[in-house]
Amino acid sequence: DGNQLTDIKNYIDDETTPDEKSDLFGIAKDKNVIFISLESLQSFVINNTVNGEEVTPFLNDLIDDSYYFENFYHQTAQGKTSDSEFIVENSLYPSPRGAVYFTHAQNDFHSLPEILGNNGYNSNVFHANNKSFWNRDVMYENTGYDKFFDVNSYDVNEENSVGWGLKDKEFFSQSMKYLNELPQPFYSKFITLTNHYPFDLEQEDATIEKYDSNSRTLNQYFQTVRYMDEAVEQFFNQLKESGLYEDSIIVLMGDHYGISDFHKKAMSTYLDKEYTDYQHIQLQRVPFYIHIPGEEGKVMSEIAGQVDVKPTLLHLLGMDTSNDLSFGTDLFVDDRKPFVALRDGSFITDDYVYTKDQCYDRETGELIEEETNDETEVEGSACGPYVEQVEKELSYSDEIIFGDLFRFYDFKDK
Ligand code: GP9
Ligand code: MN
Repeated sequence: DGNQLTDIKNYIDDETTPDEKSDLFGIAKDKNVIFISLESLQSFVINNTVNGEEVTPFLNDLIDDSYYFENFYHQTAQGKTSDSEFIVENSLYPSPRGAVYFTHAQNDFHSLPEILGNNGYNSNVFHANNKSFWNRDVMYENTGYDKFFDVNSYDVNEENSVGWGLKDKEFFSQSMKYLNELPQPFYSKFITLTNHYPFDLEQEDATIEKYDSNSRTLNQYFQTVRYMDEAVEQFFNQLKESGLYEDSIIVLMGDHYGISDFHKKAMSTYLDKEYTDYQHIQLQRVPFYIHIPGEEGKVMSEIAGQVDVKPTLLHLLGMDTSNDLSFGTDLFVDDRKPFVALRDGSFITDDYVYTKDQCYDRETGELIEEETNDETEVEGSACGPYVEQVEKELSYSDEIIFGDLFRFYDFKDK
């Protein structure tokens, strides 16, 4: 019943809702928000090379005039892209099994598009796939989107498609005519597709060479990542030409990993590092950029995760979130929750990485020596203090979703 919510609200008030506002609160007030979900993009390719060539030249340069979070983790589980959308827009965790987009699409949520809608924004999604994939049509309708430009909004043919469908460059080009017509301010989410497993690309679209390893997947990944990098650059240029750029902030985020640990041997060779459990967690970092035209930006090294996106964006837009229920925290305040929790109970703190019952030094990756050898080992270790809190936080999020608890809560902004 609704009483469970009292404990959860107390927890959230204490742990994830700082009293202070950041210096950037309201800096993007009334601006359009263009959110680009970058399919399968992991941070290890940023500022990296393959065969001596930069993999992501545009995204590398974009760091110079953006807030770029270099220790930002995806928190998705089986729901993949849909989980990343869910986490970002609700600041809740994904489900431990299945995808919330399928299992709880009819819940009461308090999602980003709805909140922005209440504040005069037009919210919409651009994605050239079937509208019912991941049950998006149902979830989008329920969470306050005004319009979903799905595959039927695009001219898709054999020429302009590869792999999962419309190529990203075509996707952005064809989206411009719709974007230009939207009432402003708008919140528009663009979900790319070309950099999706198995990372197929036609020769004519490949501008760098494949990597050479025993993993065909990793070998091809660099080419499709580069293609996506070029597609995003082209989109920035189109936004500038249309005049929308100046009135918008542009947020870019990798949705989840692209290279699974099935490819650890090739990854290990590429990175020239042993693929340990610690390394596996560090590879769950995905790029996160907030680009505010006219602002200088900064490289942000603090640990961060997808649950932090919602409060961060709302604050940049100058919206009060004190009555919201979020597990994330504005990334620009100092008083932040001390960990980033992953769905399986692994977590990252300023100093440590915890996974599979082991605690590692975050900087060096070295296993922290345990003081005792008994069952209390973990509790007594450096990571110990957070193990329970992470479990609690994940189960609170599950209670909200499984019990549809937001039915009982007044967010006071409707
Ligand atoms: C499909 C696209 C990819 O529409 O978002 O989904 P994924 O397989 O990454 O969850
Ligand atoms: Mn995806």
